[in-house]
Amino acid sequence: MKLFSYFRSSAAYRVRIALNLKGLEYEYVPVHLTRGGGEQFTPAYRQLNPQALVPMLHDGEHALTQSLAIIEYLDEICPHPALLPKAPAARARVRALAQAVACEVHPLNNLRVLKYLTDVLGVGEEAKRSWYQHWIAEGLQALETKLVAESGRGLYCDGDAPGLADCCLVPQLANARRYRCDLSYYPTLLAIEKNCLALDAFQRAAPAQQPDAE
Ligand SMILES: N[C@@H](CCC(=O)N[C@@H](CS)C(=O)NCC(=O)O)C(=O)O
Repeated sequence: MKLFSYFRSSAAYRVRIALNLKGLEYEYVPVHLTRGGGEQFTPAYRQLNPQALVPMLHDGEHALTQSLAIIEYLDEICPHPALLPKAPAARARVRALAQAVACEVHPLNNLRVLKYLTDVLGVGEEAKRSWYQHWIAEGLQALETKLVAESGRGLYCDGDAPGLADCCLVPQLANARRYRCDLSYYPTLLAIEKNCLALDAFQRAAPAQQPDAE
């Protein structure tokens, strides 16, 4: 398998965690998202992924995009350890937690959105930071409330084994720290993160451990 990734990409970080949890070996193909205007925009990369985003996973003849789709693919081809629970309602709960990060928070704070704010709309650095922190706070607060209110949580988002929701939560918290968000409002999220970061699979997936880390 080949993973097209960028060390700071939180969407790629999700997939790196999942690959490590599964114990799957892969070749790391760096795609620098800012150098020279961004390698994701080169014609060669766009031909592989017209969305010009990382991650992308090549598995044999399959070129897979979208981190959640990739992680569910990995869970299907390599069912142990499972990243989703078995029962339909529990699966829906875990997917909802993952999507709360991947579909509600992350897209608003993605590089191309931030660049549009500054380069096209002329928004200043302070306003950009405020935009970022606002959407993080709204999303993480909802997650914190959900995790406290619902049954299902254990050491991790779902029970006592790490899964899909944890693959999304940990990278999002790392992004939040980069933008100096106050995380003290989310003790449950921080406790889950601590349990995740004690695991080798999460440690090896961290941005600083990647071959393209700066
Ligand atoms: N929904 C996509 C999001 C992918 C995504 O936004 N990737 C970012 C890095 S985290 C990216 O490639 N950004 C490049 C850009 O904004 O130009 C997924 O989950 O894979």
